Amino acid sequence: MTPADPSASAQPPATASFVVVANRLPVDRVEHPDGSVDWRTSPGGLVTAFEPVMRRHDGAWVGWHGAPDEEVAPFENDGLQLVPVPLSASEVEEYYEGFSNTTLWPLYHDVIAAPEFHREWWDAYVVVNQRFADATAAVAEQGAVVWVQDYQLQLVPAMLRRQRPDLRIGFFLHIPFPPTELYQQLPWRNQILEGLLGADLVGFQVSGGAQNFLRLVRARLRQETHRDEIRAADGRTVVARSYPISIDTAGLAELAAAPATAERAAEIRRDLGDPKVLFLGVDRLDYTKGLLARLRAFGELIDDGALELDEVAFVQVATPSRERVDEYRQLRDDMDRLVGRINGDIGRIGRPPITYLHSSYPREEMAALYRAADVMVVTPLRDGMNLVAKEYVACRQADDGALVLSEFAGAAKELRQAYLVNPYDINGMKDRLVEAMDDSPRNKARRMRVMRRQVAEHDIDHWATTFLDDLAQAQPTAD
Ligand code: GDG
Repeated sequence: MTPADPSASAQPPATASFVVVANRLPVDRVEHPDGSVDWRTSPGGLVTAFEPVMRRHDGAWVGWHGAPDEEVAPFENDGLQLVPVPLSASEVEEYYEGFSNTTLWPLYHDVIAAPEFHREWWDAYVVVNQRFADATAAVAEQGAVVWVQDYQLQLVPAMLRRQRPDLRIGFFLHIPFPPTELYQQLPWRNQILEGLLGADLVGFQVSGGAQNFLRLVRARLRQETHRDEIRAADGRTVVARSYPISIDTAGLAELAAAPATAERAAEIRRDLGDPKVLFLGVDRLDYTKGLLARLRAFGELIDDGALELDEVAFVQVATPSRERVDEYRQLRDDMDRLVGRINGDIGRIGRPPITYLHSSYPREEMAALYRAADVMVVTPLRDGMNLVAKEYVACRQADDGALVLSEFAGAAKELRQAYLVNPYDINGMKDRLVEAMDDSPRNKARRMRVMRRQVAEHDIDHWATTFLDDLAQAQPTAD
């Protein structure tokens, strides 16, 4: 933890041989009543994944610190060297809420919502990407390995290479890379492809994303590809491959197995009136996650008499997200209305069919929820991976429980034994929910065992190590 005033703990930026570049630093700013400020590590998969590598290599993390219009000098937190990149309030609006979350996010998720294209948002995206590239160039030592994360920073690899051809640059996209027909809508489609090609290794969640990218590079930039390799304009070889992200499986399993978690899980069920079957959804409140259709399907099942109101409960955690973006405000209203209608129409005193929680919870509470739930319902319309599906599996050490999973989540490629659904098909989803609920304990155990092995063997450490090993083998720059 840094002392109260972060600028007081500022240190001259040391150079690092391993640099992670992400939109956000892995810390949250905490303001105390006396006006002092410090930083709390925000728990998350990426910190867990990079921490061991960062510690081995004196790593640095470059990212925005979360406070607009504020410059913060580089500082150390929990032994990690953090390099804040400042953003003005209007850049947060145009680069982050605008181009990242209102143009790219919907475009890359099958245009579930209509992407908006604004030239001034693009301009801000270019300016901010350049700032990230400059900050990274300043902190990376000669020959360092740099790993750039996600859709907010797709121009950084090429910008960085222009300044620092000595670096080994990796890029990983956490969200889907869209089919070529959709991608081509983007007015700045070539610039982004060129931006990504600045990397030596471009990683995607699933092989379909890598294939879409390779196809576009051939069609739009007329560059030659051979299998997963691209011959870039400057003669370098760029590799595009899939690296399915994962979770800290062992850490979460340990938390789930703790007696306090078991007790809390039992308490949750009691508080819900001891339902025979507890359904659970855990998502950021995002239109890609398929929340409305899922709850509608559940409500209809009770309405139809396929589920007994007295025997079932659905807990939906929807973590607040991107609340300043219009589509998200709209979704929040739609959810309030739908949950209100279902509970109002078919609920009884002490028996609301849906418990809707619009807030975020500590890790311990999430683990207890995963342990408490009989049927986990993960039905995104499109999702890069979906870690919630893997987290549920990791928590089911008794090999009980059932995972209902959308075919359109990256996780479906690995968790083949889930009860797979097309989230656009409400009747199909209803059938699968009932099937998942009614399946024999033997079948459930057989499915869960295979999935548990998958997430145990392919955890977050495996993800980071595989990517970085491949990056280490990337051929050095041609000249
Ligand atoms: C993007 C891609 C890809 C949620 N509510 C709480 C909470 N969470 C945690 C979950 C999970 C994470 O947040 C959400 O991860 P997802 O993968 O489900 O989805 P996105 O946020 O959309 O993530 C996605 C991911 O990046 C990684 O590459 O899988 O496809 O869209 O870990 O548990 N955690 C806590 N309290 C909450 O209330 N503690």
